[in-house]
Formats: sequence, structure tokens, C-alpha cells
Amino acid sequence: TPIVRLEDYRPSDFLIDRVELDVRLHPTQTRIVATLAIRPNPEGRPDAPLVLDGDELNLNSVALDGRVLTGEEFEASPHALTIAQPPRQPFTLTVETEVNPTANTKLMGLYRSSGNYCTQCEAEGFRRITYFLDRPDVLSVYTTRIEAERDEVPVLLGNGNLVESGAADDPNRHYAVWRDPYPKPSYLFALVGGRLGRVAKAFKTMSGREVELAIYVEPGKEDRAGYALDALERSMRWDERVFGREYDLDVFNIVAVSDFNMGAMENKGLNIFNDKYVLASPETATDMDYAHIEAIIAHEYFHNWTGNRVTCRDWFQLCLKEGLTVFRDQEFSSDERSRPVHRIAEVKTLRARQFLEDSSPLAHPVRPTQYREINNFYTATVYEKGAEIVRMLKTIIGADAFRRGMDLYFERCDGTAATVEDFLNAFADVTGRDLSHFARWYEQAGTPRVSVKGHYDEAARTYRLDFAQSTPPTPGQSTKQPMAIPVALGLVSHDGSPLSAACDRVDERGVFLFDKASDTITFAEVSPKPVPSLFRGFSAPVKVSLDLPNEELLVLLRHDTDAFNRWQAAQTVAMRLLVALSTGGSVADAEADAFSAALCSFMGSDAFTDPAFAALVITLPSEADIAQEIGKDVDPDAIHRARSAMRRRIGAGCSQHLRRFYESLADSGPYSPDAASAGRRALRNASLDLLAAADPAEGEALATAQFDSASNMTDRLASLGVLTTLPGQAREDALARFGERYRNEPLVLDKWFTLQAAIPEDETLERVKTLMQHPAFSMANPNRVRSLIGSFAMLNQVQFNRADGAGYRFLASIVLRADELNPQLAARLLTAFSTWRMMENTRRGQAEEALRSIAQKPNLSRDVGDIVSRSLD
Ligand code: B3K
Ligand code: ZN
Repeated sequence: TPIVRLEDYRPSDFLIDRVELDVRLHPTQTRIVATLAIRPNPEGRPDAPLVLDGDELNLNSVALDGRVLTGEEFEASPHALTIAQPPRQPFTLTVETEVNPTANTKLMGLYRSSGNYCTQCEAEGFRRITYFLDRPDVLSVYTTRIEAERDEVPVLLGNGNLVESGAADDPNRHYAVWRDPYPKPSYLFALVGGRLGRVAKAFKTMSGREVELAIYVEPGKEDRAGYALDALERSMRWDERVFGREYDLDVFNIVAVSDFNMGAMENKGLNIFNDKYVLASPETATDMDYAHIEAIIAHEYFHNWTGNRVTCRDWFQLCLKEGLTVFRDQEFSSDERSRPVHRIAEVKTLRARQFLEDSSPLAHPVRPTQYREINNFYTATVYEKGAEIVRMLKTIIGADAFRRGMDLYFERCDGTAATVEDFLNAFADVTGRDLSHFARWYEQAGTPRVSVKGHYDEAARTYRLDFAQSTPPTPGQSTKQPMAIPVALGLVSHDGSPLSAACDRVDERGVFLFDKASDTITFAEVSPKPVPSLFRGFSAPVKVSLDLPNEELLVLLRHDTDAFNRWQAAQTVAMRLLVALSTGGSVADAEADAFSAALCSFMGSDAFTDPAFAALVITLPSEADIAQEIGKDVDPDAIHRARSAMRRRIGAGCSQHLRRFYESLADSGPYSPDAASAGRRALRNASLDLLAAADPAEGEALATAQFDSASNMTDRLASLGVLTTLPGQAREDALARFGERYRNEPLVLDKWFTLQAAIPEDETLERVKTLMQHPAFSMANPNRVRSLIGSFAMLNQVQFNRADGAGYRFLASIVLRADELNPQLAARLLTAFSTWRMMENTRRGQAEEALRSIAQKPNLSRDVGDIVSRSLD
């Protein structure tokens, strides 16, 4: 398949100013008439043919300025419509196509979900509806007329504002006309038709305009959309307050559908969501679900400015909208919840997904320079590392300059398809700073390693920090340049008393910009010997190695003013112990006990006031995190044993505190998803997990009692999760009751699939295969597949990576099956193999064999073909 390269970008030869779509919905024969106002682009080539993209389209007719074209005047295939000699002045092209939404299992273009019609056009789905210049730098004003059977499809929605609706010529049919006045690329087009319930709320914008907010869901589930609607309103208010951005249409509609390839989609004025990120009730959703709903509602809403009003010139600029919008949704959640707790959660995800990707064969720059299939680049690197770059920029230039730069970016780029350069130039211009070195973050793949050594000179009362950085090679980039790394730092005294220290290399915000291969900074007037607190708030996406003994790190857990680094100190010590235990190194009992004692004293101290934070501190790094830290010749069984042993040790060593938490934090009063209540449940459930590790009988009794009496899904699922770690009849009974109780709740059964797929026992693969026969399971629904099979591959380190290769072979067979229905889903599952090269020899061989068995298959989709070949490279 051809490779698309950033360096080959050239402007489109034609532009399309206006699009009129006339869509007659039909289950198998939906007819689309597109009327396109086209003109040559002054920046394009003067004699170019007109080549419109298509994908699996049936063409009925083509007319140019009203005259039907004969077969000689154009060339059509399912994937392109070419007119060799188009007019050199503006003209109108009318194209009639037909598509089959019921047969569309790829969930790209127009498809059906639970009988309803919906669309997904990003990245290249619009070409599955009509022939088009399906690229983000062609911006058009869209008018959409949708017509359908009134009974079958009572609700008709499009982008923009509703301008007209009524009965069609056929009295059984009706229509609606939607017009979006804002020029947009085709990937932001959407329409929905179906039988849907609705909840709504009026919103007045900061300048006093009335907007109707509405969420459409499966009829009968309206009462589960309230939290999402509230989150939408809070997001809109926040964007006005924090970024000065106001909403710009008369309506904002969100539709929840049950078959969706990703989380949600920011179509202009008509967001379409995976229903798992809309629907919530205390009985069906966990605290984590509520938090995700809030974040994703915000994310898609924020795209209205970062993505829609200012869009991307080409798909290489994807991070321009995604990294920036993730940064914005993270800031929103941090303001609505606890900032340090949210920051820790962000970093855990970044490390688990993006650092992993960066160290895998799939590593790529935040702005890639080439792709075979763009859908494979909606990655943690583009999203999460993309957000970290924006955060670093803000850290380096300061909050005020950051806001001024954003304002200038919006002012300059509104209504355009922009690039990363346009973004950076706005900040360079408001600050007068040269950001060209900083821009390397977009270009260079891989996670930089920073090593730091501290030296205290007692006589001179100086404290010196020696920094060195390097970035390991990644595919296509064998040598690396130093990066511009903002290090937010401070010095902490051993007893927590304030410490004065002066260093002219550290700015007024406490940031040292480390932008060379090595550098040294020295603090004057320091006494006594301090402990350095580096990368406060995780000020840069790097891996740090600091040669400080455990007991000095644990000073930070007690005394650092930076909450992130308090957590990080405990994690670093835990990780050192877990790596040593997993790799056959010796860990003195005294060392492990000292760590456990530090956690106990943390739990017993009044230094923490936020239970959510405490829950994070007492949770050990995951098995996957430990594997990543070890990095080569990984034995997942050894990691599992080491982590279990450590959980037992802490559970036993700190049992008094854990029991106290468990008893005192029980919920009183009705469920509320707010961050403080969620934090209490998190600490209580983390305590239960450790107690159960230390004393399985006590754990089973407590978890069973909690399971029986839980008044909300968070507590019920957490207790079931603890039970899944304890083989036996109690577990099986609880699982059976849960499955029965929620047999008509697919989103809840997804959680049940996930828990079972993650059981670290040899029988699990058979259990997963059996669950595939469950009536609720379907290979056609991405949520079901990801919950059962995705979880097995991504969460179950020991069983996916079985030494006999059965886990790998199973995933390979599922990937091939999924690929026939839904290539994007198949490709996503396949990325579970990205860790294969770090496994020990036997597993590595097994994984390679499984990957080769996929690679060999004829007719792989471009999505799977691309991932498998890069994984093997
Ligand atoms: N922009 C969409 C993702 C589209 C993915 C296409 N394969 C959701 C989001 O990031 O907001
Ligand atoms: Zn996004």
C-alpha cells in the first residue's frame, strides 16, 4: 500500500465552497445526492484533473452544471471519481451515490447501530457517503436534507442549526434540513436518524445567546444522561471562563450509540458518542465511569474551538487538535476535581500507554512524518504526549503568556486549517522567544532518559545537581538530539522544615530548562543537606533516574510540598523493590519492611487529607508497569509473584490502618459521584484489596459482604474485583449472580467480561472462550470485543503472555476474525503485541510466530497490515 508523507503535502487543486446533501435513509439502499460548488484553487496546479475520493461507493449519476455526464466524460471506481478536464471556473457537480448502512460493519461512513442511522467520518469516512475531496484542508459550508420513514426514524439530526422540517411528498415520510454556517472539513460532517429519547437544557452563553443543549439516547435510558448533560454545561462555562471561548450555534446535540469504534466524535454541533461515555446511573456506572464521561464530554465540546473552528491542514497535524484538546480536558477535570490526584492519574495513563508505545516497534513522533493508514495514528503518543507538549509550553512561558498565545492562535487561525508551526508561532510572537528547539518535541520519537546526581558540599553550603539526558533510538530515528526539558524542582529538608536555596538557573516559577546533553546547576546557601524534589507535577514526559537511597526518597513521601512527588517517591521505591524481586535480585527483608513501614506511617499521619490521594499512594505499580521498567527478558510470572508478595507484605504490615480505613470510610447516605466521595470509596476499596492479599479468608468474607450489600456499582464491582483474586466457590457464586443481575445491561456486562478476562490463572483462556458464547457477546460490537478480548490481551499479563503461546495464538485468531468485519477494531487489538520484543526468549519466539501467522494471511486490511508489519520490523 502507498505511503503518505508529510513532505509531499501540497494544497488541493480544487476547493469546494458549498455542499448540499440530500439523503434518503433506507436500511440497505440509502441514496445520497451531493451538490458541490467547486472552483479551482488558486494555490493548486492549473491543469490538474478533478479527483474525488470514494470508498465502497455505488455511483448512480454525475452531472456538471446541470448536464448529466456520459461515461466518457468521467471515470468512476468504488474509490475514485475522476474528471480529467473539469472547467477552469467555478462549477457545480451533482453526484448521486447509493450505500448500504446495514451492511457497513466497519462503522465508518453511514452505518446502523441498534437500528438507528449514524455516521463516523473522521478520518476518511465521508468518502464512504459520497465522492469528495476528503481532506481536512478543504472547508465547505454544508446544508443537509435528511428524509426517512416517519415511524422507523422519528428523529433526524444534522450539523449546525435546524432550518426546516416537515412532511415529505410521501405522507409516511418526513424530512429535516440542517445548515451549518461554519466552513468545515468533511471529517466533521455527521447525521443521525433514529428512534431516540431526549434530555435537554437551556444554556445562555457569556454574551447572552440562548443555546439548546440536548442529549439523545436509547428510549428509556433518558434518566442515565443527566450527568453527561451537567458535564456539558460545566464544560461550556469553563471554556468561557478559562479560555474565553464561547459556543457558536443555536443547538448543541449529543447522540449516544452502542456501536462505536472509539470514545466519541466532535462533529460540528452534533457530537456522536459511544454510549459508555454518556450513560451513567449509580446502579450501572462506577466512579471511574463518571470521571471518564465528564472528561470525554468536555473533550469533544472543547474541540469546537480546537479542532473545528481551527482545524488541521493535513492528518500529520493531528496532535494540533488532539494534544491540545486533551490538555484542555485535563485542565478542566483538574479544576473540577483534585488537581494532584488528576495529575497522578494522567501520568499513570501516560506511562502505561505512551511510554510503552514509545519503547515499542510502533514508536512514532507526536507529529508523524509518514503513514500507511491514518486511523492507526490516533495513539497515546499523538494524544497524551501531544498534551504533555502543550503543558510543557505553558510551564516554560508561564500561564499569562500561554493564555495570550492561545488568544493570538484563535485570532489568527479561526476558520483555517492550521499546522503545528502556526500554533508555535503564536507563542513565539507573544513572548519573543525562539521556540525552534522546543519544537523538537513534535519531531523526535522516544522517551528521553534523564539521569540526575546530587552533591552536597557541607563546607561551601552548596548543593549541585548534575543532569544528563539521552533518548534511545526508535524506528526510523537512530540518532537523537537533546530535548528542551522543563524541570520544575525544589529542595526539601529531611525534617520538613523550610529550606532556603538560591539558584539563578531556576526561574521565578521554580523551573530549570534543561536543553543540552548535560548540564549542572548549583544552589547556594543550602544547609543542612537537602533532598532534591525533581520534575514536580511531572513537568516533562521523561524517565528519570536519580541516585538517591530509598530512605531519602521516602523523606519526600513525608515532607514534599508537591503532592505528585510525594506519590512518585513511594512509587519509585516500590518499583525498585518490585524489579529486584521480579528479576531474582535479592531484597533484604529490612528494605521491604522499611517501605511497608513508610506506607504505614503515611497512613497513620494526618499529613494527607485527601483519601483519593492516599489510595494512589498505597497502590503498587501494575504488573505491566513493572514489565516496562524491566524492559528486557521479561518473565510475567515472576513479576506476578513479586507483586503479590509485596501486596501481602503491605496488607499484613499495615493491616490496622487498612482495617480502620475500611471501617470508617463506609458510604453513608445516597451515592454521589463527586470527587471527594469517590476518593473515600477508592481508599476503602484499595484497603480491601491489600487486606485480602494478606488474609484471603478475611478478604473473602469482607468482599462477599460488600458485594451483597453494595448500594452502587463502584463498591459492587470493586468487591467482585477483589473476589476474582481469590479462587474458589465464593468467587464463582458472586460472578454468576452478577451476570444474572445485569443480563440486560450490556455496559455492565462489559465490566464483568473484563474482570473475568483479567484473572491471572491458567483456566482464564478457556473462560474467555466460553464467555464468547454468552448471549450478550458479539464480535460486531467494539465495546464487547474490547471488554472481553482486549482486556485479556492488555490487562492479563500472565495469561496473554503464557509461555506455551496459547494466549498469543488466541489473539491472532481473533484479530483475523475481527479484521473481516471491522479493521480498525482488529488493528487496535493487535497493538497488544507491541510488548513482544521485551519478553524472555520462549515467549518472544511464540509471539513472533503468532505475528507471522497474521502477516502471512492474504487480504489483510490496510489497518492490520500496517500494524503487523511495523510490529515485526
Ligand atoms: N476525533 C475523534 C477520533 C476519531 C478517530 C478516527 N479513527 C475523537 C476525539 O479525539 O475526540
Ligand atoms: Zn479529540
